[in-house]
Amino acid sequence: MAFKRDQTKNVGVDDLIMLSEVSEKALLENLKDRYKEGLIYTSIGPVLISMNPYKQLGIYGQDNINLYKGKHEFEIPPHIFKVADKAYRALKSEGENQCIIISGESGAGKTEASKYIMQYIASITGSSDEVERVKKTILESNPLLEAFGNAKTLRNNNSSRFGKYMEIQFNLAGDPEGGKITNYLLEKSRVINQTMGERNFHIFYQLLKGSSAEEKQSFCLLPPEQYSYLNKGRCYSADGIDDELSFKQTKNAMKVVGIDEKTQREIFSTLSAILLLGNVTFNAQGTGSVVSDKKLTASISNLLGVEPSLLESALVSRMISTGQGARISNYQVPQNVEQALYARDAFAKAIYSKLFDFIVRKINTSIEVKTIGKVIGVLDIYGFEIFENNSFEQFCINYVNETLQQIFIDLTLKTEQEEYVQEGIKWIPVEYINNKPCVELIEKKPIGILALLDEECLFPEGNDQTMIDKLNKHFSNNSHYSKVERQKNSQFIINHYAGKVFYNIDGFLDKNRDTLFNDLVILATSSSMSLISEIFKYVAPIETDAEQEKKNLDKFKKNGFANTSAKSYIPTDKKRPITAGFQFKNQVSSLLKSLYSCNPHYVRCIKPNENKRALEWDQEKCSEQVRYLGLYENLLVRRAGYCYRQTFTKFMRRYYMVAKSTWPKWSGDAQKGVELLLNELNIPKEEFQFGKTKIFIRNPQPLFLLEEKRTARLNELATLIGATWKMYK
Ligand code: AOV
Ligand code: MG
Repeated sequence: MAFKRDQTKNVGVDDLIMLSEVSEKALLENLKDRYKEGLIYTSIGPVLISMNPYKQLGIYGQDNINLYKGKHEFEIPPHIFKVADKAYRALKSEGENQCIIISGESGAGKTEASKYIMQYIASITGSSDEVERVKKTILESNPLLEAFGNAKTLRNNNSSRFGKYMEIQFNLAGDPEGGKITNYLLEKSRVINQTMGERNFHIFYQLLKGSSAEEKQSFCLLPPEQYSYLNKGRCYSADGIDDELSFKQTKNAMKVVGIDEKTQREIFSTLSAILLLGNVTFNAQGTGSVVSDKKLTASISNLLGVEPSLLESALVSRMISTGQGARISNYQVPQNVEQALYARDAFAKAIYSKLFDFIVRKINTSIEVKTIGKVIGVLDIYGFEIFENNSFEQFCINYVNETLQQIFIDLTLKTEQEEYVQEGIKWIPVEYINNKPCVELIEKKPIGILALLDEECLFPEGNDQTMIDKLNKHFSNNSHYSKVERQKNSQFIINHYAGKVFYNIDGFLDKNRDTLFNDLVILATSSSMSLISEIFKYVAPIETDAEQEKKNLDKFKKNGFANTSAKSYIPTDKKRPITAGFQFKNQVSSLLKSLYSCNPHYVRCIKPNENKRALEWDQEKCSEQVRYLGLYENLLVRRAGYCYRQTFTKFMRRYYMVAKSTWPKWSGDAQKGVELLLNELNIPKEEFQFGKTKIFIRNPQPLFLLEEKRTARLNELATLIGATWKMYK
């Protein structure tokens, strides 16, 4: 078998630990030179860096899959398939859960990378009908979720507007037997509003362009320009996206994941109702309001399967309850035009996000497995966002990135350094940013930004201004927080690991409260359409940290109500409204729990320019991303260390055959064997160190040599016995 290291041209170094000069500049130069030659993948030890090529490179076909399948990691150049293969092999050989964490900013190539990983895993596994069905469902879940969860933005024509963690579960034979998708924080504000040049979610355009004449009529569809929820961005098409064709694919994907035709029609009807809701306007009447066009609300009611009069009254009035127990009395409070518009938009957003959750649940049901098995999880989640105007959404997104960076530090840098200490290896300690204090600033109970926000949302008189005053008061001494000294005090700064971010407090409370008045929920659950009544009945199971909850409660009881910290205690009983921030925090903590139980792999995606153009390199943008991703620190730690480590025993098991002194069998002390072997191969002393149980090798070259010799030896043996040696692994 030929040793295929030269099959691609090589520019610079394909692993940055081999750079002759270690600097941020050299790191960037290397990435740039390779990118210009179409070499988009480079590694830092086990971490893969991926540059978006913005063109088809033809490197994801079957030939490439074959090249990477089951290969030892030093044989082949970096590639997304290599990461997938490594995770898969580790799952099989070590029997450990694996996760692949993909990060990078919008448009950097995370979703594409995650799809290549799934495609790779699907093509190297399987045979039985059930395994094939599961694989097909997993692959088809992508176009389906993209239809409902992706949109054209200024940064990316196919931007994911939700975070996703997809776990694929394997049976003992190593074939996919099921899986689970967890979705995070859909950007539902897009349903009602889009920035100039951006679109709403793809599915709306797919429906309008791809539906048949019969469907257009049944669902009362209009041209896109006539919907107020679609014409805000003045953009109805996107380069590289064929809405008509996509609609066919979406329908097919729905079928594959088990959404029957009746439900599909209910979904389209619901989507049409959402769009028409945006066209509903109100006229002032006394202190309240009335809908301007009753025909329109009648048609929406019809599409949603609800009573027209109930829809109207749920939009223009609100039920208030007073008293307690048997004395409770309800009365309708009229809403003014502004309040009615607010209720209308809240309703549209709620229907859409519940519909999205429904689709995720449908996919999950069709790939659900009852047994527990090993998984590979793939995390495709929005990267750090620093915009001109950063709101609650950026705050949540950056919070999750901050915690992911913490895992990265914990798992890669810290454990790496700890291993050196444990093994008694000489190394130069590297300072790394500890971002735990920043995570605590956000999520600590009872005094963290999220907890204070929840507290403020409970006070009827609480507003964005009282909130920012509270933050400024509590965190004046926190080094990760700064207040902004300006006449209009509406911003605060968090000093994230990736840099300072100015957040604008406007809308924080409202977005966190995420209020949908009960009238609308009751209306929806009364729907004659099973889809609508079901999605509104469903209350997502909230995963809470039971132990922490108990501790908080005890403290709460002990300290009494007078204590400020006690006031911030948030019980999980359902009486108190669940805020968006609280829900997100719970999701993040359960995500972290899953990730910590896995062996992690990292893919760091970089977007080379803002113009979506092939071969263009924007030095400033790239350098910024290298910084956000902490790649340079990563390189330093790797350089201070060793690219390979293995227990003496395992090392001997693999390489005993390459040296005369350990061939044909080594039964002595394993460390002694390694010593003899390396000596015989003339590996320079400075290239390795002996730890207590492991051999550490500094650079990959000696490993290439070992691998080369091993392959040669195996071929020799195969020829000797006159047979093709297939089972050499
Ligand atoms: P993202 O997931 O990181 O952004 P995508 O994976 O959607 O970014 O990539 C954006 C676009 O870049 C794709 O639609 C492709 O056109 C192109 N692209 C990315 N990776 C490759 C590749 N390996 N080969 C060829 N083209 C590629 V966002 O979802 O916006 O954060 O929220
Ligand atoms: Mg994406």
